[in-house]
Amino acid sequence: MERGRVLLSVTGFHPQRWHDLLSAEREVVTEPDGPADPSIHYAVVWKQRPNVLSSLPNLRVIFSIGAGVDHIFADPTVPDVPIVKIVADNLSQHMAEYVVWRVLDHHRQGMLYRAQQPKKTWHEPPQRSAQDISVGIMGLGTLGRACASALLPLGFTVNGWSRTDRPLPGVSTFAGEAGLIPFLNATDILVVLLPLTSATQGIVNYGLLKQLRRRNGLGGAVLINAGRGRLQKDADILRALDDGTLKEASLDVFEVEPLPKTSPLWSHPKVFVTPHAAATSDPSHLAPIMLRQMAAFERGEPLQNLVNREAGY
Ligand code: NDP
Ligand code: OXD
Repeated sequence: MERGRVLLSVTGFHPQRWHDLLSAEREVVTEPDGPADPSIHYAVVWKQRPNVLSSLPNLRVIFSIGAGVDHIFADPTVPDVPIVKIVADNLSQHMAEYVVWRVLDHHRQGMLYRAQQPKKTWHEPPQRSAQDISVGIMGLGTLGRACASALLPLGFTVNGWSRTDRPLPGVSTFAGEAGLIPFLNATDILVVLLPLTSATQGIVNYGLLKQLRRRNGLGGAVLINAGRGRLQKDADILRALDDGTLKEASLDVFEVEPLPKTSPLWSHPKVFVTPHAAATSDPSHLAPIMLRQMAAFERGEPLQNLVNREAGY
């Protein structure tokens, strides 16, 4: 198979490093030579410019610069070619670090101690064991499973919820609509690692948060969302925090990003905000994986980590 050119279509950040790394093996362009450029075989994209892919006659594969692919489907003209998503140890490691960090901080009362320090308050609340706390991971895929494997050795009880049944040693697993309420009822700290699809948009709402267990030593239920912002309703989270349905939240993603300066989430005393930084795609780890896939594809080998278009992730 002849070696086609790579279209690098990125909005929201400057992709110079991606360009440099992909250029080591391929000719890379940031704009096609006209809307029907026959030389483009691959597209590497993050929030690609709308319509840029739709009329490329020889486009063979789209590579997502991200584990999530909702940014690709935001353009309804995306052609029906295979889409490859990111699966990489480096990304899973970063997400597991973020989730363990936030779970431990809520478990060990980080918010309380940070509030006490400026007041020079010497007060120790009751200390609970990890064994008493159950962490429920919504989305037991590549990242969710890495997080479960990192939490189990710390002693937490771990539950997982997925679309299809996903057994995992040491984890109580639940699947589909029928499994959702039992999963929530058994969960104190909810970790959201779902993809954004038509089935999951807005799923983290007030009614769902009401179903969480809150008879643990934490003094309430906790939400950690590192999936996508439009999985949640920001207003419902504020309501849940203000009426005690939620004790605290760590949010890495928001309905609108960057989080508007006017959002009350920024200054809410029970909210810990990070700027969509839980697990950042590192080109030095990920570009070589894409280049290897292109070469393997040209040798006739099957593509890995393909998106299921029907499921949307
Ligand atoms: P995967 O595709 O490997 O896993 C997705 C999981 O969600 C699977 O377990 C899947 O179920 C489950 N799921 C999907 N739809 C539903 C549904 N309708 N009901 C129940 N479960 C569902 O994705 P990753 O683990 O690689 O990534 C997850 C998400 O994390 C990404 O889509 C992205 O949005 C987000 N992300 C955020 C980052 C950040 O920095 N904040 C960084 C990287 C990713 P099943 O197993 O049955 O398929
Ligand atoms: C991703 C992300 O999807 O960075 O990989 O959010």
